[in-house]
Amino acid sequence: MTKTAFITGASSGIGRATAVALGHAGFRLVLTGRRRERLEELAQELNNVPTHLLTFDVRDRQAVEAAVQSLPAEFQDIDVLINNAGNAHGLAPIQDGDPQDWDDMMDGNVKGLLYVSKAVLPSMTRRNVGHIINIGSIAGHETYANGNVYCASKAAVAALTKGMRLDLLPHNIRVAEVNPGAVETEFSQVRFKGDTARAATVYQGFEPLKAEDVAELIQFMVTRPAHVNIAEVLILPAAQAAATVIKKA
Ligand code: NDP
Ligand code: 8X3
Repeated sequence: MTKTAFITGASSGIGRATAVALGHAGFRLVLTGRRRERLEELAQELNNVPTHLLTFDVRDRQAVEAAVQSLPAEFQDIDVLINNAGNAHGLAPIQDGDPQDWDDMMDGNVKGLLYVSKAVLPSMTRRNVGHIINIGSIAGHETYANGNVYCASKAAVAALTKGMRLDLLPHNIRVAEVNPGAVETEFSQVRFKGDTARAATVYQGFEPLKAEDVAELIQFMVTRPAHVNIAEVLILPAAQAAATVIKKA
């Protein structure tokens, strides 16, 4: 039977690559993000895959609830939720941090994940089935200088993943966390507010992960038999040993 996957942040990077991987693996897809035109372009690329697009900001609880409520019948039974939407905003010592950046990270990476999960979970608990993958980060397990609030937001994702796994156990819902190291996406462009030259330096001198590398892992995780939960994975470029320890040429 065709399963339905709901992917947040499908308009770019890891979420987009995961949509392509799961679409090719035979999933029906609910694809979400704020940039509608990006989602439409992706749906066109996935032309034989049944897709439904939802455009909302994960920080807006009412918008999240309304979007999930609006799903057509054939997309309502969600089997897999990929909580991927999120970004870093800024990289500064705590004393110089911009509170707007802090709000964006805590509201998006933490509260957004909660709002989406809360809205989607009834379709899983009602059927006692489901699989949730939260995209954390190496930054949630290792705090680095100037990473302060981003690291805290991803540490919250790690704690929430464990909490969700415990609470959803009675409903047979598998909950897992994928923690990437450096992946070349739009992540650093967003972190550095469109400074593409600075963003590019993050990935210079070594081979970073591609979004597709993470997507392949996610595809593997969500296609395991029902009794298997790969609960936590750290995925790094071979040149990376720790959050800020990267062997560069
Ligand atoms: P991208 O910037 O390429 O993609 C981020 C995605 O999240 C976009 O689709 C964006 O969509 C969506 N998004 C961001 N904020 C919001 C919001 N407020 N509401 C709705 N959607 C939102 O970055 P990545 O693919 O790299 O990031 C995906 C996840 O992976 C993030 O959670 C990130 O923290 C995590 N991660 C990334 C790493 C990396 O090195 N790249 C490493 C470890 C973790 P849109 O703008 O259209 O709304
Ligand atoms: C993204 C990886 O190391 O830039 O979560 O925080 S890092």
